[in-house]
Amino acid sequence: MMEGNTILMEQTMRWYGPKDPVSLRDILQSGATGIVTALHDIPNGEVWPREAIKERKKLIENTGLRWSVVESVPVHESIKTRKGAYEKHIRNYCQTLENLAAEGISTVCYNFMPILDWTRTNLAYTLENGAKALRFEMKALAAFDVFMLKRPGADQDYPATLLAKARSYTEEMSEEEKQKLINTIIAGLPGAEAGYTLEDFQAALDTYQDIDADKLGKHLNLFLSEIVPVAEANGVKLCIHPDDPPFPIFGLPRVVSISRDYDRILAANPSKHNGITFCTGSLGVRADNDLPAMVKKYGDHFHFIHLRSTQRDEEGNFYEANHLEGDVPMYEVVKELVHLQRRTGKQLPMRPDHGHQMLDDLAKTTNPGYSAIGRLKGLAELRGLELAIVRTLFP
Ligand code: DNO
Repeated sequence: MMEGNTILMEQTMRWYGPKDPVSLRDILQSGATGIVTALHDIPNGEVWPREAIKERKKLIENTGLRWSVVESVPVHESIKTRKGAYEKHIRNYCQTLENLAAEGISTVCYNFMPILDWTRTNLAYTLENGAKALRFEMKALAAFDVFMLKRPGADQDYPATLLAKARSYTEEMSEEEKQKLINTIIAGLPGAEAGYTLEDFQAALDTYQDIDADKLGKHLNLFLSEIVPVAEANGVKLCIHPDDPPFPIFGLPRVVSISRDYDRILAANPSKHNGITFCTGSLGVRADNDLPAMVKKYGDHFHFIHLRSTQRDEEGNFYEANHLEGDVPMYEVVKELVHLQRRTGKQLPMRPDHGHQMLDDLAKTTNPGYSAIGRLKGLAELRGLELAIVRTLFP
């Protein structure tokens, strides 16, 4: 869409497929024109068949929408650890990229977080106005890690004051509350593709015992050297999603959290097809990530934008704030994105990432973070912000 002679971002929404309680028609009414989805039913590591891609695409197009971005083609654990059948899984990944491209879908988001995709400790944190938000609390993380999972050496990873809080927190919890916390952390949030029991989770953690951030970073670069040529040959824009949260948890290494990580990723495999999903909600949890500066520096590699804000405190806890509030300087970020699109002439797909559970959605069961009304509010605010910036800067 254009405003005068300025390109506006493509407005998209995530959709979890035919079983998502938020339907394609609901999304159409939000004003979004693009869909972000994945074939979630295909087990991680297997090839996505062309037929299945074509069918899903038709479903989306029949509603008058476009399948703009794949989020995500998950990266099999064996590829991250380079253990077991990783070569086969890389071949499968390449085949999936080829199949998507053959069906005309060319933007592919993925992440390289060990074992868990995004992590929260509370999926229904009640805000003052009664709406519910996703929250990450250090005390709960430590309680899970040290007293429920009982990960060897876990207590070394937390300051003594936090450990003491985690201990009394655990003592006050009912069995049911403990189970709920365990499920929240390891049962798999929407899009995570995998869920674990405590035993499976510890076994998965053990596979990373000899893998530090340096090694994981090398594995990512090797993987990219294997898939970027395929992306180039097929016109696929790969875009890596940052770590969420953007710091190590459970002793696992993190390699996509700060500027230095992007420098390394882009330098090892220089190509426009080796791109970035710029997620303000994930990156914004760290005060040392200067988001508008990151748009300036890495914008040429952006292929997909997630707009969301978080509110953090000194202990490292955060919750998902209203899209235009919290720690993310959303006005400055969107302004830089407006400049980026004018400079490159490229339209970027954007989605309001997550939203509060509010109004009628409080009584519904939807995917955490992905209820209709909160995201609708986020999208409405973001499109207003973008339009106002464009009209002011380029009347
Ligand atoms: C959470 C999402 C993540 C993200 C993946 C990308 O809502 O931002 O699930 O999609 O990490 O691969």
